This record gives sequence, C-alpha cells and structure tokens, in this order.
Amino acid sequence: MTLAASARAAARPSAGWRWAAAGAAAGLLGCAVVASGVSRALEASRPDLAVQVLATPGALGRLAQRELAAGRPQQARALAARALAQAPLDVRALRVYALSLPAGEARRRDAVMAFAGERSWRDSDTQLWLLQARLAAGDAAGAMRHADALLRRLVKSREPIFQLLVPLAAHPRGAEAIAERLAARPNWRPAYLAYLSRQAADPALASAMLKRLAALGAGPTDEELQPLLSRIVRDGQAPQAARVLQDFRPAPPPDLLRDGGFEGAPAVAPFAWSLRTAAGLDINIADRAGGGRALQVDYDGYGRATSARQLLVLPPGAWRLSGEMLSGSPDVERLSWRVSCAGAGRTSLGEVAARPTGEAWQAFSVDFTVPAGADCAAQWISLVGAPGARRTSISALFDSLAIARIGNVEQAEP
Ligand SMILES: [Ca+2]
Repeated sequence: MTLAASARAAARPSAGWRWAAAGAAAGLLGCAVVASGVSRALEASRPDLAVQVLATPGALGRLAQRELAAGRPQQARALAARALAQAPLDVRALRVYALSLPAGEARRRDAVMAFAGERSWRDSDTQLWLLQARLAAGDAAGAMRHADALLRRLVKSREPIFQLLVPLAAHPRGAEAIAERLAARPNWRPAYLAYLSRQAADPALASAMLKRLAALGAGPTDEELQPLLSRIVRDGQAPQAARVLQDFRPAPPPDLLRDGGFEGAPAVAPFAWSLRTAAGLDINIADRAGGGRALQVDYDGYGRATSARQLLVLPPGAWRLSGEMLSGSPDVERLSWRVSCAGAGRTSLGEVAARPTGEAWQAFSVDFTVPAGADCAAQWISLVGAPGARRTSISALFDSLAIARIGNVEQAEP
C-alpha cells in the first residue's frame, strides 16, 4: 500500500480518524513516534498529503508556502486563507498570505507582515523580510528590532545579516540604532563587532561604534577591542592602532612597553605579551621568589623559536631596552632579546644575549635607534632562541623590562 493509499484509507471519517491516520503513517514511516509528532512529520515532508488527511493549519500553511515558492500566488493565498480560517494567528500562514497578495496591495501586505512579525519573533523568514523592508524604508530602529530578533536565534548563520547592517553602521541614525541594541550586550555583540572590525572597508566604522558604546556606558571588552587593533595593524597602521588603544585604555606611558614587569597589567593584543610554547620551549609567567612575577623560560637550545613578543610603536630616535635576569645555565646565551622593525624588512635594531648570572639577579640593557620611515613605524620586541648544534638545558627568568629614551630628545624627534 502506498503512503497516499494508506492515508486515504486511514482518513475514513470516524471519531478517532486523526489517530488512525497518524498510526498508519507511523507504520509507513517506520518510526514509533507519538501521533502529534507524526502529524508534524507528515506536514513537513508531504504537506499536500497532510492537507488531504489532516487539513491542519500547519499542513495548509506549508503547502501554501510551497505554492508560493513555485510561483503560484493565487493557490498559495487560497491555502493560506484556509489555514487562517482555522488558526487566525498562524504566523507562516499570515506570512504566505501577505506575500501572495497582488502588487497593488502593498500596504495590506506590509500591515499583515508587521502583524505576523509581532505575533512571533521566532519566525526567521518573517523577521528577515521585515528587516529588509525596514532597511529599505530607512527605519533604522525598526530594522534593528528585527535584526536583533534574528541574530539572537541564528547563532550559526549571522554573517548575511551582519553584511546587511554594515551600510547601516555608516549612517549616524543607523549607528545609533545598532549601538542601542549592542549596549544591552546581546549574545551576538562580540561576533558583530569582530565582523565590523574585519570586514568594513574602513576600520573607522568599528572604531566609531566602540566609541558610541563607551558613551552609552557599554564600552568594549579587551576581546572586543582586539579584532579592531589587529585589523589596523594588518592595514600597516600600527601607530594608529596604538592611538585607538590609548583612547579606550588610557595608560601612561602610551607608546612604550606594556607590562614589562609581567605582573598582569591590562593590555590588549598585539600591544601585549604574546607567549608561544613550542617543541623544546616552555614559557610562562611564574611567581618570583621574594614577591611579584617574572617571565620563566625553559629551552632545549635546539629549536628555532620566538617565545615571547609584543608590538611597540616607538617614535624615531635613540632608545634603551633594560631589564633584569636570573639564570644558572651556561648555554643561556642562546636566548636573546631583540628589537626589530615590524615592516616587511624586519630590520633588527638591537639585540642583547642573555648570560649566566649565578645566584643573583643581574641587570642587562641594549641601546638601539629607531629610524624614521613607514617600515619602522612599529617594532617587535621578542625573546628569540638561537639554536646550537646540540641539545642542552636552559632555564632563565626575566623581569622588569623597560624601554626609555636616551640622548637628546630634541634631536631624536623627527
Ligand atoms: Ca615582576
């Protein structure tokens, strides 16, 4: 017996016909689910059949939707009207009815869609249509109500909606409407801010949005700030990124090394220590005997590795890197601190090798000059491992790193 024949047989009028139909369909579908579940499954997979045997609003609505998608608006409207006669608030039927109205009835269509949207914030198709309609009408606040409803639910497919919102962010009223939503910290906020930072043609759009949020008392977290800084650095504008960071995290002195004492002072990547553990290299921030914390490195002296680094934006001029270290390892010279230009040339500006210190901490320093020019507008300070011929065991602690100007400041300025 085919599914259709079975359903027709089961559809004989009787007190329990719905149950019978459901039972027959359940047998055919080979699944032992409850009757209402089968009704829903039938509605979803064969709304044409479900209309014959069940005639539920759900089945009528689905069939109406199918007809509309197939380019038969009159049939769609008739089926939607049947569904609405039984269930006047069925959102799918409302939406299909509205969208199958002839072009001359745009006002009625809009009114029914708005009603459907208010009825259910969970119907994505309705919310998306309303979002686009509000955007087309220039109603930023209205658009954001629907965008918010969609984005809170569509965790995995937010990008197309973020894309719709990029032009909105470029207009003052649009940006204001977006910021109002973001200020409530919805679940889509970090993803949206990261998208805007990475994808907008001009990163100033994201920067302006973060400033709006700060003005609303809902400024960016470090995680929300980081994609914007990385974007600006990637665009080759590291000093600009440092200024943006300074706007949001005022911390004197702004341009120098951050958290040189490894005490966990607030910092946002890439203007923060980035520690990289590799084969033969273990690095972490550890407690220091006598109080405070320090950078601890264990290195086998064999792999080539950059273990810790931070982006700097030192203006041109003469500088001194200083710090203190502790190591009893004879081969510790294989570790050195280096300052180099962040531009394509990666020109090394200065380097100081570690040295065995015995039991006591010892100071170290190296002087270097930052040249003028775009290639050296930003610099990396890094702890690098220079591999030797044989493995060894190197253990060292570094602390109190600082960078300060030396020489005549007047002359050093560009
Ligand atoms: Ca320290």
